[in-house]
Amino acid sequence: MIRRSLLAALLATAIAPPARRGPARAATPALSYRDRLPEDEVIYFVLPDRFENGDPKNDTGKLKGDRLVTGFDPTAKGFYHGGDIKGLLKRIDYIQALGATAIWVGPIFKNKAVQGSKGNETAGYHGYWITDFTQVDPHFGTNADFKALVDAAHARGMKVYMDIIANHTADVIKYRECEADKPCAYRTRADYPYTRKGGVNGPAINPGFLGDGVATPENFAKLTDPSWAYTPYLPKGEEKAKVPAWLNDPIYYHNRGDSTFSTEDSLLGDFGGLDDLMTENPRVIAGMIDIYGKWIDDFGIDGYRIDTAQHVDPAFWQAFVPAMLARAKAKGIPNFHIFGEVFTGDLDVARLAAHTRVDKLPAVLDFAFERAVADTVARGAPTSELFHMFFGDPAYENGEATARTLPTFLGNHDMGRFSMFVKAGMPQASDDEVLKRVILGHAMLLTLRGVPTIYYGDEQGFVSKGNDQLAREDMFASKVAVYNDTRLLGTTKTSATPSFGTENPIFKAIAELARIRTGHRALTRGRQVPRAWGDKPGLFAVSRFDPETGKEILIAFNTSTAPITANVLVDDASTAFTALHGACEAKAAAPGSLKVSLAPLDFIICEAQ
Ligand SMILES: [Ca+2]
Ligand SMILES: [Ca+2]
Repeated sequence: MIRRSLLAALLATAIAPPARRGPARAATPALSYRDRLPEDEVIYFVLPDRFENGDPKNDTGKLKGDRLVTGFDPTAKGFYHGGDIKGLLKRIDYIQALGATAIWVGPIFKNKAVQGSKGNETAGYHGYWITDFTQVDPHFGTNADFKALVDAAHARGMKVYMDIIANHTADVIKYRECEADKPCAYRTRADYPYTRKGGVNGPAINPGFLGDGVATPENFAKLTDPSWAYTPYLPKGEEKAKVPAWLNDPIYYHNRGDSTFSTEDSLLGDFGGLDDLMTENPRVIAGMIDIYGKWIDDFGIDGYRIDTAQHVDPAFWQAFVPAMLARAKAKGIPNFHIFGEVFTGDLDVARLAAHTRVDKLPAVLDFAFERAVADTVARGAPTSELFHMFFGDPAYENGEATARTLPTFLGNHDMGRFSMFVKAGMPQASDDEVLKRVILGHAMLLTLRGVPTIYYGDEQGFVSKGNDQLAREDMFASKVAVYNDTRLLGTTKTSATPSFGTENPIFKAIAELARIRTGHRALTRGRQVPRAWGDKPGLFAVSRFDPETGKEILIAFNTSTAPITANVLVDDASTAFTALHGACEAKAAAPGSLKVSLAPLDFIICEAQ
């Protein structure tokens, strides 16, 4: 009975008009947001500084001075532009109209406003340089503003995921040996043991310390002198820069110099100078559990995206993750989602999966999916690449069930946008072809297994000119010349005027696909079975199955510029089909075979009756 009414409610959602769903209609969502599983969501990832300016009074973060003090310069891509949490709240209808059910908000904690050597300064507009882990950065507003955003999201059945960091803080600690911005090469544990000052031949320090592998408070209590590799100190005026106060003590950091992301420095080195926390120390583990447990207690948020997860030791996550899940459960949040960033950029599923098995991260961002879709849709790789990537799903802890909870994406704030990959991979492609490929990529994102994660602005045809700062354009009227001179896809406008319309063909395609997805359990929770792939661009097809009714949905994509007609394997029981998108044959050609016809770079979604 319950199932039938749920299905009816889901179908009602599926046929709802595409845009402008207000709070009234969301008051009776198909499932309450607390009951939805991680794989039921469509995530919208936004950097608050670049989304909407809801309050110009906070643009300088309550700091007085020029941009090197306040960090505010809306004309420079590496500085604060004025976006804030009130702006997100103001535009929450827009995000919901796109079909997103969860918002992943880039880090909002108080940052060091400006960092970098003289002449190379940039600002903490991205949020990854935290000084105070207990409060919202004044550039973005207040803790009360954030509470209002979370409550408003929940009131309309949407979730809020926070972006958190446990690997490092802002760059506050300096080393005597690296004054005046001299490079600070990583110093290994073998060359600079914790029990010698300045190398193996140096004087003995920290007597009785048994090494960082003995994770007891008693052992780490013996670690009292932090000058094993370099001599760390707090610059004048910054002695109390960090909150909570324990974070100001250099003993809780590795202090070994800069990471090259290759050897042990990947775990223990400073990420671009950012102070690398000694996450092996039980005091640090307890401290981080306190910090992030409190955000769950106080705000009732729905999940955490974990930044730089692969640069923290597995034992930390093995303690942190269960603590967060328990905190959430106690707060009445049974389906709290946690997904880590393991930036690989390649097809290596084993490396991603290892972090679900060893660290026990519940999920990781699916960089292998990103690469496979970009390769096949933007770079002309054979569709077998998608097959081989999904073939690795059983490698994740709990296998395919975990694979279904991995946030999937096409591009992001670090690597750049999918539209850029298409333009780079297909330099001869017409505007129309680029648009078709961008929509095809989103069709894969929104129908295949995983949790579709849309990078803000992709729906407006933003085309990043590069990665990082160049891929962090403004949704409100931008004053950045290098953003505004790029023509957006699917429209004649640029980012010089606000980008909150609902008419862009990419926006419309995402909204339609998100509606289809969230209206069909087969597409959110269903098992995925590969049906067709090949050794060149062309047909890729999968079936997905409703976990309760067993009903099949066949999804077929054409990654080539030639039309395709083919017989595709389906279940023998699936004899009649209706189209959820595109044109589907009404009847199977024979038991277990459905004829599909696909225009170039098009896709169809066919539901068995
Ligand atoms: Ca503002
Ligand atoms: Ca680290």
